[in-house]
Amino acid sequence: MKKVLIHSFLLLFVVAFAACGGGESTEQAPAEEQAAGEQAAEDDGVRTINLIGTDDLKFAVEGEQEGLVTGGTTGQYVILEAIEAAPGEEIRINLRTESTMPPTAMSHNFVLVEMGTDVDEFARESLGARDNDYISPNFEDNIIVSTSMLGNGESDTVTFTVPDEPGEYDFICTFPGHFAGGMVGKLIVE
Ligand SMILES: [Cu+2]
Repeated sequence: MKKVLIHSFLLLFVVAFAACGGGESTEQAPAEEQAAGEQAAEDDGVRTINLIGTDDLKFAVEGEQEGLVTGGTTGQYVILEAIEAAPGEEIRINLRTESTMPPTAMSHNFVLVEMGTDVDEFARESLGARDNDYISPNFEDNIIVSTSMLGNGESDTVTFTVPDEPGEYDFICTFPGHFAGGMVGKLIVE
């Protein structure tokens, strides 16, 4: 009988302690939810690169940015040579064309292709693919992401996941003559 009483006492004590601990845990819950919310907001923040397609056949950006390799200038802009990225990173590309010429004479797109793609051949074959936005159907399987073909004042935004395999991936503009004219760059995955 005495033993049972002691057990009851112990049980009361444990219940009281648990209730106290429970109070603490409900206080912590909102903080955990908040942390999870912040994490989700971070995950939604996609790195955005604003590109300008110029009349001198360059992919340009408004200024130097971390994660971008830039070269000389083109008008008021800086020439983009490469994008540095981490495997699996989400990147949003916004390309807009600025030109004094009509779209039939000057349009641009951004086409990123798989590593090892013969971009010379891709560009050459795409010359004859006017009805397909100047993208050779033979190379459609090589494309990781592409914008539409854009004339002056037009823009297009695409989002893609950087490939897992480290290395250099080419991106080009497939409008006739532009690849040969230097409208090309690299996505460097490291
Ligand atoms: Cu172009």
